[in-house]
Amino acid sequence: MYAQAEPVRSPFSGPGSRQTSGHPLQPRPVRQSGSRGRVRHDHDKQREDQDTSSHTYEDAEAVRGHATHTSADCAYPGGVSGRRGVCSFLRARRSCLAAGIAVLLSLAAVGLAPLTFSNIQEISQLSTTVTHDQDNLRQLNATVDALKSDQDNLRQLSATVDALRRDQDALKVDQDNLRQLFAMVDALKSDHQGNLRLLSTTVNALKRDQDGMSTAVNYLKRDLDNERSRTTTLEQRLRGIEKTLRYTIWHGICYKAFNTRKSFSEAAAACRADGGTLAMPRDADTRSFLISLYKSVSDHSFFWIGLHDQREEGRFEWVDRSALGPYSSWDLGQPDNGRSGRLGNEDCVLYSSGPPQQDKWHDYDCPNPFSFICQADPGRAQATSGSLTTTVQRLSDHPQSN
Ligand SMILES: [Ca+2]
Ligand SMILES: [Ca+2]
Repeated sequence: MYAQAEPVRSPFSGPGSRQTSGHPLQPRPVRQSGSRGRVRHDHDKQREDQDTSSHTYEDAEAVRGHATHTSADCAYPGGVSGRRGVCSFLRARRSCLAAGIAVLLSLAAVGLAPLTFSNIQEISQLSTTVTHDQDNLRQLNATVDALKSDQDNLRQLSATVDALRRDQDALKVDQDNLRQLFAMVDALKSDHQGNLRLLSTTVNALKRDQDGMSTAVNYLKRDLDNERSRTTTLEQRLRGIEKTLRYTIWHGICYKAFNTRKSFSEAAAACRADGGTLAMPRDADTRSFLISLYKSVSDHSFFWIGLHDQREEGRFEWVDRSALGPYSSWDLGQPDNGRSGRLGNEDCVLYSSGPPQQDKWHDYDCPNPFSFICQADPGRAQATSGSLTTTVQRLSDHPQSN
């Protein structure tokens, strides 16, 4: 039905239609008295629609028939009657067209309502989706931040791995050096074992040599002991010879002047240690000899001789306990026992260089230190100088002889 109406051109489709009719369309008055009036209006309208629908085909045929003349009627002043027919036709069907348009708008509204509701739901769902997507986006941002942190950590881990690789390379180098060191140690051990065996052999040989050398050393020690014994004997003989040579022989007696100062008892002990006694001049010749002997070693003319009265005051005797005898060489006023007679303490005798007469005997205090002269038995020390020289020469030529 509408397909047949398509060729119909709506009088409200544009201003051209208004110009075509040449008369303004007047809307049909409609009574509006609430819902009742509206229902009536709708009933009338439906009836008109039915009338309109019943006449639609006829009208369409009329329109078609007139349409062939519309352009000509409207374009040529000679077609006025056709144009009026079309216009009247349009006026007659105007209400129908309006109703159709309303129906179409209602249908469109009814059709769009579900779409609107659907769109609202879709919008709500879309909002929910957007909210969810925003949450997901925030989570994604957080995840991205975490991934960035992980990436930094990964870089640091990569740097650490690189450092570990370098350390690993260094360890490999150290390991190689250690292997070489172990190889060197093994070689040294092998050499050391070889050297140790050689050294052990050498030590054994040295031990055998040491045993032989010990025997030889024992022989040498024995020979050395023998030599030391012979040397000791020779030294004793030489000391005797030297003592004898230091003494001067006078009338068959050896005399020696000591230029050291000792008390009377110390001087007597020194002479005993030398194998003799303090000198005992028993005559004038011996006295002169002793004075010259002493002056040959010292200008000091005070020296002890072996004469004293220690055992009995006033009774002088020689150190060998022999009596003084007829010879004496007392100085003037001597012995005086310290110029106090028997109350003095001068019991030892010495030669004095003091006045009134020099080189005479004086009794004096025994503890005072003076030089002294010793005498020795020439029989014990090869008394004569000629025999002493012969004895020394014989000992030098034959040191092992006894
Ligand atoms: Ca006296
Ligand atoms: Ca005196």
